[in-house]
Amino acid sequence: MARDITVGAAQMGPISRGESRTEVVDRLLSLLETGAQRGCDLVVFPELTLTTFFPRWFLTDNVEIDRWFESEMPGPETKLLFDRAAELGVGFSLGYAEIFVDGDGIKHHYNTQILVERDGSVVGKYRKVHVPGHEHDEPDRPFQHLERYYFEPGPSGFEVWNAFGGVIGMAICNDRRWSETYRVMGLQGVELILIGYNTPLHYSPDPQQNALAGFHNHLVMQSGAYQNGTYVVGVAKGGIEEGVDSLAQSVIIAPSGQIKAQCITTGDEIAIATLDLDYCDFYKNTLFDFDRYHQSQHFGLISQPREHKR
Ligand code: ING
Repeated sequence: MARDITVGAAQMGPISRGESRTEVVDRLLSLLETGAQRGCDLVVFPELTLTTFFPRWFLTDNVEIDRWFESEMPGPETKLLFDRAAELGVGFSLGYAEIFVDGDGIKHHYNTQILVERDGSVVGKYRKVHVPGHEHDEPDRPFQHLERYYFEPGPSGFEVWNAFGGVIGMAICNDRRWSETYRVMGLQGVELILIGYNTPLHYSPDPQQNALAGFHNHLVMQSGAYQNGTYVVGVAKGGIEEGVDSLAQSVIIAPSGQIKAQCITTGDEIAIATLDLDYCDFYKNTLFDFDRYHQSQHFGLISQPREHKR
């Protein structure tokens, strides 16, 4: 008996700086409805998908900064999405900027992805570990990428949850470029990893990488999927947002590393595929049988870097 789950990669086109959360939620609802009509159990939305990618600007006023964050989830505008999803019996994963006040009253700012089951219950939350970009104002850049100024790294690392009949994990954007993201979840038996991303096509620190943005995007997710016997869903906020051209090419990848479905536009578009989670075992029980073949003790041996002969 196949353990099927139908997943929608709900790509978003540009969100302008002045667009309200209500207007954005209307667009999310439209993608959710389409996904529901086409049989989705789970719809995955991009990173920071409630607003424009605000780390492009260096803001100093704390009140203005916190306006880009959610202090509750669901909040007044997103409750509509939670309620409609539960009515439709469709789960979803949503990326947003989170303010969390801990037990000592300390306010934390995270880049967060949430997972919601088909009955509307919150399964879990992931807070981005690999926070890219720069910490300080760099006004000479064509556009800034101040995630390290706005967000602190998540404290919990990469967890997995039993949900939707399988083992589900989450990661956010730059996380997808680091092999440990997939391996840490792979060692926990993950079968489906959900990743939202906002990726400009121009990379200021090394512009020669610009032409490889699409190649690197799929390369890392296809490798992560194959080497850990898991499905990977990568969902973009793409198109030209506030003058910054961002990668789209949202994708649904099988444990074989093959692409099952892909968005072909740079706007609001949902790519859908039915995934048999039992298919993961073809890789988890053969090539990547960690209990049998994995040699993690070797990781610690490369303590002294070898002389790099140029
Ligand atoms: N974005 C980027 C990513 O890893 C980045 C970081 C910025 C890469 C610019 C390339 C160019 O896809 C996020 N949000 O992590």
